[in-house]
Amino acid sequence: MIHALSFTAGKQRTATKRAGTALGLAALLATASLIAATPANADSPTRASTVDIIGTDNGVTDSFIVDTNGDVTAGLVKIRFSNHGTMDHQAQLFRLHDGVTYAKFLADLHSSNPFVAFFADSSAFGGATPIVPGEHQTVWEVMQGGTYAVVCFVSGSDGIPHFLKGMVAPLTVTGQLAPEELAAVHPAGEVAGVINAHDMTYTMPSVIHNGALYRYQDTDAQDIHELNFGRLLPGKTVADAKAWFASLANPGGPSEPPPFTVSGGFGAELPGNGGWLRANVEPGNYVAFCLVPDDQTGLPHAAMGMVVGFTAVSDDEDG
Ligand SMILES: [Cu+2]
Repeated sequence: MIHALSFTAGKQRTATKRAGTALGLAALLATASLIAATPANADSPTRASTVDIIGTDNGVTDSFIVDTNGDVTAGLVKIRFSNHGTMDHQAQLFRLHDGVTYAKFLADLHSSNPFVAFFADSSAFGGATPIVPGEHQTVWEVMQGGTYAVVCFVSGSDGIPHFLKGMVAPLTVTGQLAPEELAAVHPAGEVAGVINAHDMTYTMPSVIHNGALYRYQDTDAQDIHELNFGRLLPGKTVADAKAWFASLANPGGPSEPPPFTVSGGFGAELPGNGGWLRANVEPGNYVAFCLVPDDQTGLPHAAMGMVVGFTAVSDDEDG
């Protein structure tokens, strides 16, 4: 199979102010005057590396184009995922365990029991949940140096997950920061609210502002969870969505298409982890839901009730 990966050695980042300790000498010299003018403190947003991930498909192969815009260094990483394809796509991240190569992770994905194989070699590490063609989802994550992979699990009418058609790509983060340094980084801008995933539900605002910055965290004692936003179709209700998800447990699955369209969110995270996302939700009625499979039943968490309704508004209307 062809892995149609494309890497663009992006242009060098323009040096800007940064509060991290992993400064290269050149960057230090270039930014010395800025740093002098704006001394670092604990509340300064950390400079973020930016990674652009584009999802594409052509009916035969699906792929990611990953443009790291130069080196991605340990600390805050802004991930801009765009869907340039014809189908829904996601960009779920995994952190490969130390010593696991990307080649091994790829072999795991193509093994007879891929989920067991790759979860033995990696941990879920956020990213962007599915978006429709033409849409985008931006997330911020605190990343330590290491090897990561971007994976799309969405499947089309043929039932073949996109990662088996080539939609998987590596991402390398260089450098190491101390835990207290990692804990201090956060994106610029005001956080409009916090969304916690736990105990097969979400604790979250009932109104989400389109374009605002939100913190997402998995605060569960043990389970991995993700945050999907689904925009309810006209006339459909949260109860309709819950019933549809419950039907995922039926033999043969749901008999109808979902009563919503996917609208981004934050990828699956380990308990205790999280990040930030910029909500990209046009005004309307939505559900937040989790499709991570349950350890015991194999059912998506949404089929077990992890579905919460909310309303999206624009700041214009919210006046
Ligand atoms: Cu979940």
